[in-house]
Amino acid sequence: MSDTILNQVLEGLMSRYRERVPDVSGIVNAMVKDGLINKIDDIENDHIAFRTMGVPHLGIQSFEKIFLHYGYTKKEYFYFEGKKLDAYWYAPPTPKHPRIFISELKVEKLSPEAQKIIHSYTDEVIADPVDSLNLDDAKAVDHFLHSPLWRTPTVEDFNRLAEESEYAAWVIYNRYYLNHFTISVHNLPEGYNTVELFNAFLEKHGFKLNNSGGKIKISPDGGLLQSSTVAKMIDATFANGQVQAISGSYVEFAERKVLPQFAHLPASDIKREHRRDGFETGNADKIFESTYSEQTNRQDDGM
Ligand code: OOG
Ligand code: NI
Repeated sequence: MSDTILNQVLEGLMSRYRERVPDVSGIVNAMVKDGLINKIDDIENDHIAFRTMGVPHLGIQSFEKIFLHYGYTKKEYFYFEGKKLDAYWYAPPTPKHPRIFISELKVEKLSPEAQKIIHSYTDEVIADPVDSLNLDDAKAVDHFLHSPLWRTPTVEDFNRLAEESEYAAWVIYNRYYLNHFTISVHNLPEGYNTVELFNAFLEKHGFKLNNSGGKIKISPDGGLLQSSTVAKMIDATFANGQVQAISGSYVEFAERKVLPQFAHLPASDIKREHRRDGFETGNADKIFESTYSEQTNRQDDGM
């Protein structure tokens, strides 16, 4: 029923994201130029991700209502102790739609000072904003996803939060902007259809990869391999018109291997349901760092 609305909401998210993240067009153009695809729509979007603040009226419990309404199913829970984050992933209503990964900062685990800064913004939200949103109106949802929920932060608050949680600082400024989309590499032409091969293609074209924990993140079962670019810095305008460069969004790459019980199937019969599904805590923990200054400030060639 909401298939068209969902498609419109996803298209709205992707178009803002393409404008904000130059690596998206850069990578798509390189893929077309080298003959991996003919057009952007040939790319299979493995998943998209959002970040939220875990405070009353907001966080996962609020944000997820949008995608549950469009037929997504809530799946496994993940916990990231060091980063003070919770997350869930959501399975899409059809295999044509991307999975969704939603994380949330456990604000109550931060110092009293950081909590006070966050609440000075988020306390402006006095009721769950998704409850008053008409989820069957794609334009209204698109507008909601790209409108501020609280006043524009000051540079001082942003920098103070970043000292304690780079995730907190990212969300205070970027809110519900798409954090990344993810190119499925396993269905690309031979020579590009593994994360290892695709990373080589990306580096040949000058894209900088997140090397936290190694450039290829591998799940313990060996079935899910991921890599990501390092977010580029964007000039952000803060309160009182102050401008400071902060990290924007990034692009991720995923290779899902065929599950052992389907290994006998001919390659042409392999569908999404035959491959390793879901996410992996150890992989995700490092992928979060694609927007962290340790990665964005990196001067090395990534070796
Ligand atoms: C999400 C990081 C985790 C994955 O695929 O495991 C992730 C984020 O940076 O917000 O995307
Ligand atoms: Ni991801």
